Amino acid sequence: MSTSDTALDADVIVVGAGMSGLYALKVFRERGYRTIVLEKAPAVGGTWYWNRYPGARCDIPSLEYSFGFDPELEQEWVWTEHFASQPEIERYLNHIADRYDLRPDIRLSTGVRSATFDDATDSWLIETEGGEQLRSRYCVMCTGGLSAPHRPDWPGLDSFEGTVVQSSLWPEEGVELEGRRIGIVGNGSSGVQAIPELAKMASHLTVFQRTPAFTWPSQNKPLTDEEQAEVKARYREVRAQQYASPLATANTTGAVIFTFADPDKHILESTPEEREAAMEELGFSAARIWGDTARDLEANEMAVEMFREMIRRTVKDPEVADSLCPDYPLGCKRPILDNGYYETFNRDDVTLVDLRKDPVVEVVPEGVRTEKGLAELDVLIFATGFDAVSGALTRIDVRGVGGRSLREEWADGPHALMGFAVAGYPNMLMCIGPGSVGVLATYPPHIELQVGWIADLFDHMREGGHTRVEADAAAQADWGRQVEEASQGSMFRAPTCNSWYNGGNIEGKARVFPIYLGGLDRFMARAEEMAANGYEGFVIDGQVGSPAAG
Ligand code: N01
Repeated sequence: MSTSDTALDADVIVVGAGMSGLYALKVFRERGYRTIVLEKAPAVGGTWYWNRYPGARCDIPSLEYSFGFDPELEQEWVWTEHFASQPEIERYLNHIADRYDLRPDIRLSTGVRSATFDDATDSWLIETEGGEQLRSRYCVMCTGGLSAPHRPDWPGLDSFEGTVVQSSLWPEEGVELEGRRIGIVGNGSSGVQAIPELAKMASHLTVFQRTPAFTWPSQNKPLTDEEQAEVKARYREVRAQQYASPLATANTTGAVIFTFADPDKHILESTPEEREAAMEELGFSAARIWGDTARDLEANEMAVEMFREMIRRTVKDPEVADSLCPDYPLGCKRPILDNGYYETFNRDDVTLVDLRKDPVVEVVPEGVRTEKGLAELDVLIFATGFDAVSGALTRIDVRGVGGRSLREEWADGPHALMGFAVAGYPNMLMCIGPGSVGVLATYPPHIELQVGWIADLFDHMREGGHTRVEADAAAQADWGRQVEEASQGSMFRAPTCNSWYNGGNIEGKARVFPIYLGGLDRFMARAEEMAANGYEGFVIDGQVGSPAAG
């Protein structure tokens, strides 16, 4: 049985007004679905609202890290740098909210506490943190894969008399940093971006490092009018390339992101002279040109040694350089782009605390006490990452058929059918959920494909007069095996690799790699094939695949 559509507050409730939630609202509304977006933040923008720490910027060329759905928008919007800064991307997303008149259907400062499927009416009951209840046919989670902040529970933290701030919850009004003694914990993309900027502002910067980063000079620079015009003149071709590529990239803007590996170039067969010549020509990127490092640990270690050598040549203090040298495989974590990261450690007013040699004992009112001493601080910044991929959803009390809890169900890792849906949770869809290509593909074009697919599913349901769709458990398990197979032998799953990708960044979290490495092109081809086969892999109104309409 289903509830009549008029008894619902909306056809679709979208959770999150970041990039995917904004675009989902635009598309669902255009296709005639009454849509309400609930957003925890007091503004739109998602990631690009919350992560406003100094140095925050994108590591994908701006002309590609943007939407392609409206050629006029593409032509009108002017990007000022190869890699856009957080304020610029936040402005872009606000512009989208205004340009397509999205704001009337977005409720800001409205976090979702629980989402409960009502089996009797095929609808979702959403309860907000403020106690409001809303009912909809579908619930679409646009909650992001890197949106549930993780902060270590250091003893004594509450006693600290200075300011504690998290990079991913950076206050809109800013933080007083100029001339302060600043400490920062974390050396992932956020910490590496923030550290050079903080060093410029602080009277002294202390960097608490647990694991050294792999990071490459970004070569960011202003985008010239000519560069911009050249891409804009062939934007349809660029977008077509993005939509059809494994990582939704088109190598447009001329800014060197990375030197990509040449499959025929094997480091195991290289001579010391060849490696030296590569370092002289390419610097840190010399570690990335070898085709045999992706799945061979011995080859990988040789490339890591080249990377370490570059650190030793850049950082003057040998002990500091040694601490900055990674001791885990290249390709285990997301590669980082920086602006003067290693050079920052040559400054007299920057101290590196290597937590592996000098662990934290406690936080005290004046700062952080480690085994070897006290770092006196005015500001302590945690750039300690996220409960990634699943965290945003397990922090909401999501209840499926019979009250089953998503949090409990995902205790051993997130299970989903191609990231779109979870067996036992009918009418709940996810944008770029677990088992999708995730962050590996450039988000805006990736979001366009995902939201388009979800909207097509809604159309199929409407056309057939159906009210209930869920992932088939067997199809979900089979997809899980394909995700697992695609990642076998990759550095993401190397035994010495701990990262947010595999849950290894959070103590006690199940160690699972929930990202499909087969590429966005293959992923979407499979998704379209399933749709063409009557939504193969889904159960619609109790039947596997699509029953005949009517
Ligand atoms: O988070 P992270 P992030 N004590 O998990 C450390 C995207 N992003 O926010 O490696 C001490 O990578 C932790 O140490 P360890 C991008 O996809 C993109 O930086 O777990 N340290 C690590 O050094 C990225 O991959 C952009 O040992 C602790 C750091 O904190 C993803 O977001 C910019 C600790 C966390 O690094 C996440 O990046 C920013 C503890 N108890 C983010 N716990 C761009 O577009 C954790 N750490 C450029």
